[in-house]
Amino acid sequence: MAAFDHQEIEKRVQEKWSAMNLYETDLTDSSKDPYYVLFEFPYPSGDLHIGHWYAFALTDIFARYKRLSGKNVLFPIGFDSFGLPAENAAIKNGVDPRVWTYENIDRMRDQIRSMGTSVDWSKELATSDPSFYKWTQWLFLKLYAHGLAERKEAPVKWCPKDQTVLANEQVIDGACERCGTEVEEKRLTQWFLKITEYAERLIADLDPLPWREEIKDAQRAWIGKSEGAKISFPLSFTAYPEHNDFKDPSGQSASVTVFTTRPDTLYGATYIVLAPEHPWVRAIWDTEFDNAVTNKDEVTQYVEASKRKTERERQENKEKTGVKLEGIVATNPANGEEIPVYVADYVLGSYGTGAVMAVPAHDERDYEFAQRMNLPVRKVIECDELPYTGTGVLLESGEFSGEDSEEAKWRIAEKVAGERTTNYRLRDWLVSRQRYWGCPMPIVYDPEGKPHPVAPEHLPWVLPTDVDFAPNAEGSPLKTSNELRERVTSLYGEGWTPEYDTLDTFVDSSWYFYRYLDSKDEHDFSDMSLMKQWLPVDMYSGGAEHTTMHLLYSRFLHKALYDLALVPNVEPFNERNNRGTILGPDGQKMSKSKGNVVNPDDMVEKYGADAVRLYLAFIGPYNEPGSYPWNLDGVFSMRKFLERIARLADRVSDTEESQELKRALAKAIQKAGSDMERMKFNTAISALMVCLKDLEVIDEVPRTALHTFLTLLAPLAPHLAEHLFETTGGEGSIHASAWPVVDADLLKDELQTVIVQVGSKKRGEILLPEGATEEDAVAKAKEIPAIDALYAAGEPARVVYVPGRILNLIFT
Ligand code: ANZ
Repeated sequence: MAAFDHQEIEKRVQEKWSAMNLYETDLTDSSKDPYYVLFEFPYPSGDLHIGHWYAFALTDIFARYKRLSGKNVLFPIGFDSFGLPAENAAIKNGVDPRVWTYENIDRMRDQIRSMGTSVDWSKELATSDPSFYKWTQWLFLKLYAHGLAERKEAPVKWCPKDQTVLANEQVIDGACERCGTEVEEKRLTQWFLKITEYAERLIADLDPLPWREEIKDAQRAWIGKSEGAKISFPLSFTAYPEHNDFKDPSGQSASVTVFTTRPDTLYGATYIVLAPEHPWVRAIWDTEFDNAVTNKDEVTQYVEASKRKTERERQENKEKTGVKLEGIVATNPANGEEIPVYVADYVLGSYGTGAVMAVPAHDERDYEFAQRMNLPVRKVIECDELPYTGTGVLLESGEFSGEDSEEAKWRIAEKVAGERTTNYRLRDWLVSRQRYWGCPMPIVYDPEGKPHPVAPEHLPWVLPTDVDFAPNAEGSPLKTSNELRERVTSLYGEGWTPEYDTLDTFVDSSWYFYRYLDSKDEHDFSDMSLMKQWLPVDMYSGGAEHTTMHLLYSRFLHKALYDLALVPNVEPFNERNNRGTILGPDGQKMSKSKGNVVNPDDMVEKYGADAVRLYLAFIGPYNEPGSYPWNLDGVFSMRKFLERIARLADRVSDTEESQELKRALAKAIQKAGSDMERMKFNTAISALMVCLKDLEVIDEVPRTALHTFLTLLAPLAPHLAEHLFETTGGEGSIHASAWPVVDADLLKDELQTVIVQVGSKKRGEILLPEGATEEDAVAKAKEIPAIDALYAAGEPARVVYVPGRILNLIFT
């Protein structure tokens, strides 16, 4: 027979926690340090799956641990409740997205409670509540007032199935992230938030953040900073030389400006390539140059054909295509040589200047194109094989020949009056969506079509209900609402019209964590004095898939609001944890079609919530990326472990702890504590398993020892720990107790001396417990001031750690 009845226990202790109001955080309590633990709030999709468990229950372990360690922990929850699935369900089954969403929220609320999470429900929010989206609108209008939101025509990604615009980030391998349909490109007038204005700060401010390097690198790569120069190539018109006298209004002759990161290769530029979208290509049709190009038909055909390709297809390593602009030549400003001009779609209109100087000898794409088109290839950097993309000694480069290419690079740019510039791959954030179930954009248009902000007294600018949800090719479903149109006419007058698009849901999730601090405030989006106390978020736990969208958007918004003095600091999140993924039992990604989805409810019913969360905690370190196949026996063995613990309670007595037992407990406290601190819950559990054996061999278990052990167990198995604490005479709640303090003396014998070396020279000694990891050793070594100073200057090139003996740090 099972040693305990988990269903009875779970229900009873959950009721006890709510009666005690254990997890409601008093945000103004200054007797303890504030600690903000945040997990990415869920989309209310309906039933909780194992991924939700992994996200919530494991972050809960951490929150509980921090609470026991004496912090005033804020651990809130809400729902990211606008978005497509609600709308799709509405279209498919005819249910109102609002009803669908709020029913799902009710169901998920119960499920999350039944997991035994210690979230603070008193601060719950949902982004689709008018009381929330009023402030999304207010913040949007703040950005608009400061020129950070703008409307512009731009080529956008369009999903023909969902009938909506997608952000670049929502296009995965050329297909819509949501439905997998191949994406098309359209030119539309859309709303953008100017994240590009913050590109430099978004990169620079990453450096001091204590995030894992790979997360920072992913953001850096996404922002894609490159240093280069803009260089101008004069154009001449061979078919119509009279155009050669052309001067634009600023007095400039006709020229093409290229962006290059390699001005050192300028002497090797043997042709110019324009993107099909380049203004010069359009000029062939609509300006006084319309006769300049003599093969217009061929060019037109090419430009039309490339419109049907996505950017990705154009960048793929397929055969490069292009056409020459007959009748135009460019002049290489370095050597005065005349070179041809091509239109080719491997050059993108949206990056740099939309034009490149092609250096086939030293650039792979140019090399391929030159081979195909039979264009000259001129080697200007010493090398054995072409194309060679490295640096080296310059050849055939006028007065620079013989110099090192890196050293001469900027002087070559200077010689031709090149302008040094920095380019970013990051594009502005497209925030308008032609969908219904989202935050209405608080914008109205005057009879001339000029946008105006909706006046603050009309916020929340409510989402109308009299709409036909089905998307249509003309745009947003909001166009079908009479109420919205009439609202605008009655407030603003005849001829005024509403904006029909809604905001991208990533706008909602960029600021929700401010709202938790003051979720009921009707007069402000949050509270400045609480933000000063609670921001940045101390630990933000979420999915790796959010590294370049959500995490970058919220950093941008935060910085923009900081500049407007609306938030108190420059970064929203201090530590960031990207969790791994749970795979199906077959080692494949869980999906309904593969039939490998594990239903947590069955497991919880059979083995209990504690066993399920212990299993998830044991599966691998939570602070590292990884994917773990679900092992059906795993939960069962965790249940066995819990039953062994439950049996200890039968032998509890008021005896003294022996020295040996004290030592065993001290070891467990120290190990489990340092592991929990880093979210290495798996090894924290191992430490408890070791300690359990020491408790199992004694006939009478001292009550004090059992309670110490249960405190360590409490974050991991909150229900059983509470139950056993109660039934063995514990008062109050174990979750309101304190993480035990380690008596360092007891661990003396356990500690090993490790010699710290820097480049093989001894710099000191550290004491470490057996089994300490390299991370532990480095952390301890940093307590030596000289080592800390070295780290402050930069990470070591190499770390050699021999447990129990040596830590050798090699700085270069
Ligand atoms: C000449 C050159 C010579 C280049 C060479 C590279 C190597 P990143 O580093 O990604 O910024 N480029 C510039 N604008 C482009 C566009 N709109 N579409 C496609 N390619 C474009 O890349 C900068 C380099 O990519 C630029 O430097 C340019 O080619 C090309 F040996 O200029 B380079």
